[in-house]
Amino acid sequence: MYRLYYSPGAASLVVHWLLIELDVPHELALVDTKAGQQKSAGYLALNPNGVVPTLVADGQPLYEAAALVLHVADRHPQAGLAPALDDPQRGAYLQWMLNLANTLQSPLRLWWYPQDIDADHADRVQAGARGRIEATWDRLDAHLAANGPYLLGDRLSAADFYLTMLMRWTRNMPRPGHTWPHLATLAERMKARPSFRTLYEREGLTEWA
Ligand SMILES: N[C@@H](CCC(=O)N[C@@H](CS)C(=O)NCC(=O)O)C(=O)O
Repeated sequence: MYRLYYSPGAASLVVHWLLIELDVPHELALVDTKAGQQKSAGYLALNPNGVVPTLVADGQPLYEAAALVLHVADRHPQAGLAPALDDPQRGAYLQWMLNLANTLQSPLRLWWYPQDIDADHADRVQAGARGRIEATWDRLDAHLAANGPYLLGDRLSAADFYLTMLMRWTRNMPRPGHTWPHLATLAERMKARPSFRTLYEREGLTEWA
């Protein structure tokens, strides 16, 4: 059994989406991040970083969205969303997961939270983050152009769910990820999945539907 601590649209979204896609039993615990519940003593006991998501899997609290995606996809191999250890695509799968977490999610966090670095110079922090994000979109789009439609070619993997969530976060940026043509194709495919509709209904989301 899983219990996901989430906030609508946040980094918990990809974990929630996968739990729906995999059709595994789970319960949700809403964390009101605007009210600062992620910094409460009770929540910090689960996740000392004070951010969402946290996933309690069989009683064990775990955090870091990318790790949660890897863990959940591995635990439910019947869906085929994670190449197995002996699969030739395992290495590329891990590469993309870590690349998305490090090269894309990190500057995206700075775009959304420039005060993490310098509240007095938020514009400069955001400009730096934007440059790194757009350079990553260039590389990802080129990869998809040559090897798509998914990150692993014809094979859908959990990394595509993660990439779609990160694209969603850029929807109000000057150049959203979905304005790159091959990223747009991937986004449309992912958004067409019934699990995406269910996710939107459950999280009460409307933007970037
Ligand atoms: N590296 C973490 C980052 C999580 C993160 O930044 N979560 C944001 C929402 S998308 C959050 O909880 N923000 C509230 C805060 O920082 O206080 C992960 O991937 O799980």
